[in-house]
Amino acid sequence: MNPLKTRLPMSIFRVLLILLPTACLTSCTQRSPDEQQASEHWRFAIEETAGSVQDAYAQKFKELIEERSNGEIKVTVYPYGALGTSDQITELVDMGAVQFAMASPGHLGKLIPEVQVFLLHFVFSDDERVNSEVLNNDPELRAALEKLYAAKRMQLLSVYSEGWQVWTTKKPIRHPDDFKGVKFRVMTSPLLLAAYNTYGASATPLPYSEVYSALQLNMIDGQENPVFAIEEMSFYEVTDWMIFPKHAPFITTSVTNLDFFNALPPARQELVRDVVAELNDYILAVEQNYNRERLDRIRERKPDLQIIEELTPEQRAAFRKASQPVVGRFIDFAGHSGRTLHQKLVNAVRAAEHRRDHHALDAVAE
Ligand code: 6CS
Repeated sequence: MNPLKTRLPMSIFRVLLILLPTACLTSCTQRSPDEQQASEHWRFAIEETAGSVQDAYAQKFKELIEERSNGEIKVTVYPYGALGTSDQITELVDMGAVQFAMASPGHLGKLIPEVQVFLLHFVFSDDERVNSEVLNNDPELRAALEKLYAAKRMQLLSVYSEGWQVWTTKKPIRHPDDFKGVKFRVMTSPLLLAAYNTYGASATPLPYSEVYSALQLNMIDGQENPVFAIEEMSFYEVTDWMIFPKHAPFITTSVTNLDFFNALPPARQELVRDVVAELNDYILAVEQNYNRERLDRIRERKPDLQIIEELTPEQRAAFRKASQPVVGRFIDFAGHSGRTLHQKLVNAVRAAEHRRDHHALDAVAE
């Protein structure tokens, strides 16, 4: 059953009404003992439901911030459905109504075209550890991204993967030609439309909350998401095939309102930066566990689901080749700064793979 049913979308006005009671945390008289101790209240809106990878991230953030501020800061996590769609959550950060949020390039690409670089197919390594290193430790990439987010009044906190994008469809897909005429749901970024239309699909942008019903009503024939999301949003119930092409990881970013962050005392800024840095390794382990465990759960619940665990090298090569023109479309959307970012990402992945191979060879030689 659709876990979100009809709770979305809602107007920003209604969302602000929901946020009002917590907004008076420091001035209202009726407060819980927890809230009385807290002198600051931070809100963190995520784009996924409770039990998701983003939820694990936000809950750990909450735990560490509350603990290390000795209870002076209270963090409330708002799961998807509480405050609106991804686009609405980004608007709330912009307004300062929530201080922290997840902003996935699959939706944020409309606002910051350059972040769609993370949506291109076959740009990342097949090795998740390499990708994590690139996303966390490449100073040039980081500086370029921070500048782009700051121009939209957001402070970028982290960039991380939630696992490989997996296709769930009503028919098998092993070759780009198999996409011909397939109504394939994508997140709302224009680049994703271009990517799947290039394969021959009829790409259909929809918010996350509408995917289940659209599959159920045959308005779309497939979608992509990491395994944990396919399980928690029950997409496997309304599709027949699950395909692991390893064409792209699902990348997300955590952000905070720039004015809010700049106004924090240096010690508070350092607290946020330290906690976020600590979460990098934590979230990689969570994502890998969740994706493994939830696949087992899906298999148990739907034994007749057809799973293509990997495409052959030839099949992947056909997709890789078919995806190449999309780089040009990305540059059309994101211009010179997009081209530079793409080059930086490609170089960073290559360099990290090289370092990994070198270390592995050194270890064998020792
Ligand atoms: O497909 C989507 O729209 C969503 N998927 C995930 C895994 N997280 C948030 C995003 O909005």
